[in-house]
Amino acid sequence: MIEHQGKGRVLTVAGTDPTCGAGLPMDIRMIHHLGGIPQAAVTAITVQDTAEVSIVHPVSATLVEQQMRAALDDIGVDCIKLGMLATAEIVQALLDILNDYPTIPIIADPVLAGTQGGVLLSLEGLELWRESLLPRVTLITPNLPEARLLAPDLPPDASNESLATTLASRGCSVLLKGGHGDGATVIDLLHHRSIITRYEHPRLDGPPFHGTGCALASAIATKIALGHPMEQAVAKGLATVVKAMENGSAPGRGQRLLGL
Ligand code: PXL
Repeated sequence: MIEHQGKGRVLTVAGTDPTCGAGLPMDIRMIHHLGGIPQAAVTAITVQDTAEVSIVHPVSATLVEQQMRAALDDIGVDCIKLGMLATAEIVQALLDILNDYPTIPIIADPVLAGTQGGVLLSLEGLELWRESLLPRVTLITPNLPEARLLAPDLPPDASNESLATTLASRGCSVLLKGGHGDGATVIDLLHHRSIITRYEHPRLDGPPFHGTGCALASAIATKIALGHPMEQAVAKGLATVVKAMENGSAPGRGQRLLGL
């Protein structure tokens, strides 16, 4: 069956989250949900609930590298999903490892600043992300604020199409998420191989959701790891996350959590 061409082995490189609604625990949940094989390298331990991030404790770059190599060298990896990378040292270690594995596709959620506070990537880390990591990733999945941080030379009123095109000119495909925009319809733009595809879904009323970015990038990474082409992986990833939002709940004092 075409669906099982790849083996579905996904390595997530991300931070923890005690709610398990975002970050590395959500990645593992989503990879499992879509029939992939999860492996994980922890970049930071966070303390957070549905309302705020109170502590971010980065792991040493050496330890991140050792976790990644354990996965890469034994079970093997069909796709790498990147989330919170915390420090410039971790971004640099990652770049060094990726040099040894030039053909593994990378789906990167650029976790640059948390909507609930907390420094999820240092300023030097952001610089390295933009200058060195961006050209190496297969697909980047920024929301609008993250896309602007990654394309700082564009004027603030630049259209979403030109934001996506500017980022894609660095050599990666781009899924620009419209969730932080306004209007009754959320419009996501995929820039892949010079073609822009629009995906639309109705904006859901109510408090914001926790972990949608992590869930989406993990869903896409799983589909890529299973051998699906990019357009199908993105369409399936978006549909999976929209359904999880519709099935969401508000168990805590802050953001809603996805229902998987
Ligand atoms: O959704 C962004 C994100 C990713 N990873 C971790 C997080 C957050 C947001 O709080 O804590 C670990």
